[in-house]
Amino acid sequence: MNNKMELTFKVIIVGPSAVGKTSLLNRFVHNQFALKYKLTIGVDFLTKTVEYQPSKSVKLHIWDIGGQERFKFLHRSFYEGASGALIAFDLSRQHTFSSMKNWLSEMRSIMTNEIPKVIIGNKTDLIPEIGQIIDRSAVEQYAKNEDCFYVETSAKTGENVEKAFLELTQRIVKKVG
Ligand code: G3D
Ligand code: MG
Repeated sequence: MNNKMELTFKVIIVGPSAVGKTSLLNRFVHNQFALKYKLTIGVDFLTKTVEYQPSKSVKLHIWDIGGQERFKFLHRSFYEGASGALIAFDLSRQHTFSSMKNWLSEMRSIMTNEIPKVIIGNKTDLIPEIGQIIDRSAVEQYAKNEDCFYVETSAKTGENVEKAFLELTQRIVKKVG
């Protein structure tokens, strides 16, 4: 029997459409990558317990938003109460990097408090095929300026997906002390 009280944190994942937000959540929570997904409509959330250090764990409620402009009206309540954020873009599409920056500045304008943030460059599995499209040092510099951790992932192979969530969780736990 486990009588331990487990802390729960709300975490959000944002970013432009089709960068792999829903796929990252499915990889992390269900360890699956399906090739066909429903478009995320409105808001969805998943729960997962994360062991952030040996025998210490917290529960994450991870909220997924549709990247579509028509869901803008949801944003305020979506951000409300979040303890951490993942901001994703697609390493195979250059414009998603600048679009991701807009998501981050929108988040900063809506949220009054500073929360731990991890920037995710997703779809590393495509790089051998298409080459390096986005200048990594530019992303790293941007992440540093914005006080964010940067990680490159693949929801398809699972590369670094755990790491992205673990890093965020450790930062959240450290912040609440
Ligand atoms: P979103 O939730 O950010 O809108 P989705 O993005 O998770 O719906 O993913 C959008 C498309 O990108 C999907 O393809 C999905 O399979 C693909 N995708 C997501 N992550 C990866 C990845 O790491 N590598 C590769 N190669 N593809 C990925 P479809 O074809 O279903 O639209
Ligand atoms: Mg989605």
